[in-house]
Amino acid sequence: MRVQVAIIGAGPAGLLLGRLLQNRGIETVIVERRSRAYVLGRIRAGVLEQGTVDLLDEAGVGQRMHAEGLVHRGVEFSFDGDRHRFDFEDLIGRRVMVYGQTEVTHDLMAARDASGALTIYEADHVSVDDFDSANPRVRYVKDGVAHEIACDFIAGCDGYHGVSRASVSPDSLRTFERVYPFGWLGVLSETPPVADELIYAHHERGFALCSMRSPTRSRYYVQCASDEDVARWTDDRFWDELRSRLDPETAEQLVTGPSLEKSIAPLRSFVAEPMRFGRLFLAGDAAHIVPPTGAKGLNLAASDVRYLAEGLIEFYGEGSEAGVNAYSSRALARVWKAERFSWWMTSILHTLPNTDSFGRRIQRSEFDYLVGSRAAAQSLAENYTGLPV
Ligand code: FAS
Ligand code: PHB
Repeated sequence: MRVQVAIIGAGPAGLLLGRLLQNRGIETVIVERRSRAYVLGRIRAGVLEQGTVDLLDEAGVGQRMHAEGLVHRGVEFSFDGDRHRFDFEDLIGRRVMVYGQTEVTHDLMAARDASGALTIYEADHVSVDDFDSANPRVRYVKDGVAHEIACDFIAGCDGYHGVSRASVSPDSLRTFERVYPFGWLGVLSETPPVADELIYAHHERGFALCSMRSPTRSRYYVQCASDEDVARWTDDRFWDELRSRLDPETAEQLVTGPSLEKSIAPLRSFVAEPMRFGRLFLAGDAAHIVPPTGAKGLNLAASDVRYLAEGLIEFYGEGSEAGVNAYSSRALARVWKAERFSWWMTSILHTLPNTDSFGRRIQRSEFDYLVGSRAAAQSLAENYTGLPV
């Protein structure tokens, strides 16, 4: 088989890149290790920046998002029971969209199916080869049969544990990493959200987040030990712990119910530089990871894909390599600003195991500064709703 661009990974980055390229007549194939159902079964991000909403509209897949997504004009911080709402529209004139990553993935898969573009699910032994030449190759095994894809470019959209970054020689890339000594235990439940907007709660017992997927479906998280075993958390234990970290009024209003999904996500900050190696590009989690506190992971994948698609469309349309040559530096400039914000949100909101009384006072002063300074609140709003693409 020969295509112009071979994409590794059918997560949001791979599917969105495939959609943007197909819309401009550039042939792609997506090679995905897991089944379609497995990919759709992963519960992940929930908040879309305006830039991501705009890109999904440009890709022609925004209809259901606008029909079912929830437009949020602010978020609340709760700090040891003191609550404060940050009104994004008043502060920065922008909003966010609450629409689950699962739904974004579903919409992108449906659009790709309708276009007739090929996605190969349950591909084994995927390899990316010869990307330092003008004739890169993707190889994989499907149902015991070996296949090879000849292409002009490979887009590594295969996440943190994917094969793409792992195929780059270690002396060709630099990595920057911070692993946090805690994780997030998340629960999805068919219960009405406890509040109209998200609540980020700092408490001496640990961080908690009250989020949602719809007016009848909620998503909650509590900070937990990084080596926590999810099997030790019954639903009752989770709800009791969540209540204990919320202010009394919110705790009183919490509606609980059986968990539809329960999982633990480790927290890390990670960046690989550069994001391009000859004819191989890395996009999304394949190149960088942020702690989910700032709701940036999915949105960074979208901005990477916007830059990469623009470069490839320019290459095929005008024969110019300027866009693909600028991709890595352009993407990294935005990645590092989101890494900073996500690290900052994580540092002020979580109970840090190895901090002291001074560190706890600094966390409280960060909250008091945000509450008391419009400039500080505007900075939070500017970053949370998404820096310019
Ligand atoms: P993805 O990891 O989504 O997709 C990569 C795809 O590549 C997967 O389908 C995988 O099966 C496939 N793949 C891997 N190796 C392969 C191989 N060798 N060959 C072929 N295919 C291969 N972000 C937020 O903003 N908020 C959150 O609350 C949040 N929660 C998260 C929870 C978890 C457990 C994780 C892991 C991430 C979370 N994220 C969150 C971040 C997440 O949303 C990512 O940013 C987003 O999925 C990035 O999309 P992709 O880059 O497409 O990577
Ligand atoms: C979610 O709804 O899953 C979610 C929302 C905001 C975050 C992280 C996760 O910062």
